[in-house]
Amino acid sequence: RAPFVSFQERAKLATNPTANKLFQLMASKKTNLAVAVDLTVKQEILDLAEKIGSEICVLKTHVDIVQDYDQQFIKDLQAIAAKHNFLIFEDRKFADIGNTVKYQFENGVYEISKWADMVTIHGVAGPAIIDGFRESIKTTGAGLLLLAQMSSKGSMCVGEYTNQMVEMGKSNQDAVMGFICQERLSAMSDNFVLMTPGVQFNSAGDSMGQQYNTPEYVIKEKNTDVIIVGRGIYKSSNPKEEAIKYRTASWSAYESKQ
Ligand code: 5BU
Repeated sequence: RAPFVSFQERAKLATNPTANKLFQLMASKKTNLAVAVDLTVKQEILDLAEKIGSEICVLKTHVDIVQDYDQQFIKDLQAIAAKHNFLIFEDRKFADIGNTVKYQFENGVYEISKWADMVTIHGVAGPAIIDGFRESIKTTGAGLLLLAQMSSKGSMCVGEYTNQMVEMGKSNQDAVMGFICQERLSAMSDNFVLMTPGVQFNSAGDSMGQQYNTPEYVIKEKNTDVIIVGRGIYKSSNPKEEAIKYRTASWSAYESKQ
């Protein structure tokens, strides 16, 4: 396994402002738990964010599933993020040509570029997709997360495609803050944040291809940095208590690597 480098040290190596911010936040707040809040009513998302905000480093959204989305929702979410000190990650999975993703990022109903600290990007269109983000992230300092691997069964983000995504990140270190992946590959240098979805304590998967690993396995054995937990927390009858369990498990796994 690659030698241990602490989040404090990684913050100094970070080449993207949001990567720097997130490494510092994780080190000071002592949490590497991100929560995927896939709820469809804005008040439910805000209530959950308020409940678990103290436990997390990142809250991940899919804003296009929110039935009553409006700009006030974002203002309210940002206020909770500021109060509890976490970042907002819109998992939009942009995948088109540079010119189109620029519109999708900056315009439309969601105006994602105005509020997201980080967004996800597929590489199918080639590296010039990153040019669609450059102008607006220059002012906001937002980070791009490249989808190097997926958690779902039969994912085609594997092998040479994955290697090319890592290369795309390395050639665009100013804009790219890290990768969504299932494992740390040797080519993934320490300036990048590695975030892993498909995490749950007690489940083998769902009926639509999702596959799960435990926090310990992901952070310790697969050596990534942040776990992303959705249903394991937001479907729980006590999300706060469950968030504390995931936070504790993933933070001890991080500390055990020292
Ligand atoms: P779950 O409820 O813990 O299964 O939710 C996982 C979240 O992470 C959900 O929002 C997905 O869209 C997201 N996700 C994923 O599950 N797997 C992937 O490879 C990527 C994103 Br990329």
